[in-house]
Amino acid sequence: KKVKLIGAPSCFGQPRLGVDLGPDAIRYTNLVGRIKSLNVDIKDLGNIEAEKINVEIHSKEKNDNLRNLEEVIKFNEKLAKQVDEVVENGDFPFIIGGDHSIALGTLSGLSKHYENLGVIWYDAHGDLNDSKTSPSGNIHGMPLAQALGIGHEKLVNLYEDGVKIKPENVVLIGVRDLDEGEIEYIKENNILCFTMDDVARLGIGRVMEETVSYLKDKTDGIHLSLDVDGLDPQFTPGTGTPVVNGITLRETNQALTYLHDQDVISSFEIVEVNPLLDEKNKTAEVATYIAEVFFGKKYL
Ligand code: DIR
Ligand code: MN
Ligand code: MN
Ligand code: MN
Repeated sequence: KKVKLIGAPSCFGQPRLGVDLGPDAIRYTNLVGRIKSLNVDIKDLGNIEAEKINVEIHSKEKNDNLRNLEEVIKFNEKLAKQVDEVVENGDFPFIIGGDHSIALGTLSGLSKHYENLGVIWYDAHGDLNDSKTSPSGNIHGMPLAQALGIGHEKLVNLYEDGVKIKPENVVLIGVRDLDEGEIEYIKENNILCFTMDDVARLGIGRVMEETVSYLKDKTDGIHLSLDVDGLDPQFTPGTGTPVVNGITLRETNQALTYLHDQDVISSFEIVEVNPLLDEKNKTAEVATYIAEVFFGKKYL
């Protein structure tokens, strides 16, 4: 399998500028060269073309509690098509964001190729809001809900036959900042959710084992969506919505080594790196390190 790298420079899913620069900030750490040196065949397909950002209104407009809806739709249609083509070719899509609204494009493109796609959501947040439950109107807090079929019709049916992830095929890891409506949704739909308390109580090793054994037999592929704010802000400070008490880099290393060794992940995305909020590109550096571990970097 070849890895195809897709840059997804969207900032439309949230109000802060700079997360659109995430893909290049990550590339500048020599992501491609470092993955190649692990004997992985990786090709950079470049960035998805984004609508021009209107700096004056970017963080102001909020139609029906869906900020920059049209831009999010246009961007994700293009991303979905690109992801679809990569999978069609038999290759492995590796997407670097961009804010987490890009997961909607990724999952829309993947959906066509899987009957029972599993999704691991490694994030401080649930991203399970819709325009009615969202406190912010930021679409980056909604993509998992839409992937499950909840939310604005234009988002749910963004690409071809739409997205169709099943709640029993989703696992949340690292959660510690949920909104009211998200908590209700998780409980009503019995979504497997390892909060930060669970990570502390069980240990990340057990969490990952349970995640994989829960998904392995009932899915025909597993997408790993890794929001860098899942980690503690001491490791990933360059991100728009940091939350204290996060997953450590050591735990993340262990988690991704396990996923590499189990060889169960069929697509991967890293999102929410914002170099304008960072110190010396530290967060992009951590993102690249995480990718190296995922693609097989070992201590010995
Ligand atoms: C919050 C924050 N739940 C919202 N979400 C974030 O705006 O919906 N997701 N930051 O990554
Ligand atoms: Mn997120
Ligand atoms: Mn998050
Ligand atoms: Mn290996």
